[in-house]
Amino acid sequence: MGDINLYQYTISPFSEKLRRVLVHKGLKWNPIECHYEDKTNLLEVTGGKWTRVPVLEWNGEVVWNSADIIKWIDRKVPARRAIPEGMLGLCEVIDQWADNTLFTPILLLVIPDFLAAAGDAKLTANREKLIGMSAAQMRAGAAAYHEQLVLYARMIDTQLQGKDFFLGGGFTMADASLYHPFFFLALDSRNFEAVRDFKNLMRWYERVRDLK
Ligand SMILES: N[C@@H](CCC(=O)N[C@@H](CS)C(=O)NCC(=O)O)C(=O)O
Repeated sequence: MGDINLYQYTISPFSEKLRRVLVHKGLKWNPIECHYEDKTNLLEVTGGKWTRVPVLEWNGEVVWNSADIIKWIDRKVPARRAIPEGMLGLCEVIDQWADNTLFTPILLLVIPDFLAAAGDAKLTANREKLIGMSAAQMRAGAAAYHEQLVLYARMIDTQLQGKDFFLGGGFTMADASLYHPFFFLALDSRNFEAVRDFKNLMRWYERVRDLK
């Protein structure tokens, strides 16, 4: 077996979703850091079909979209399954919710300070265009995003009562999906405070973060 090439950004939450699964499966990868604007390598490896990260290349096969990569890798390497028998639909539903509902307020809370700290006008313009909102508009919605985040964090915390992982057994794709927004939130210690009091969530967050 050749190397797994992972086209990624180090701080990309969607890449982190996949990295948690690779760690769980004991698979090593070669990280290929991509550029937010220059998509040459992504277009080359995907035959012009995809410009987002993560993209995984292994032995000449190329797969993209984090959930699709996780499903693919779980079929290819069945040991230490991330999707338990009979749980694919549930994992996919949780993944959609995590990517589209849970991640949204976190993205909009974290990005303005991230862009301000980077101090790069080109990066700011690029990310504002991608998200479809200015940093000022994101800041104006901060109180509402904070409220949504606390609501969602409480739901997750409730489900994690008495459990090490979200579906109640070992680590699954559901944990990777739900973890990635908190990985992104943790880049911003001020906003991370919003979830610190959720003790079940915090223990689970550390467990997934520290997977070996
Ligand atoms: N549905 C995709 C979403 C991937 C995605 O949006 N990745 C972000 C980085 S976290 C990205 O590449 N955005 C476009 C860009 O940075 O130019 C997946 O799950 O892989």
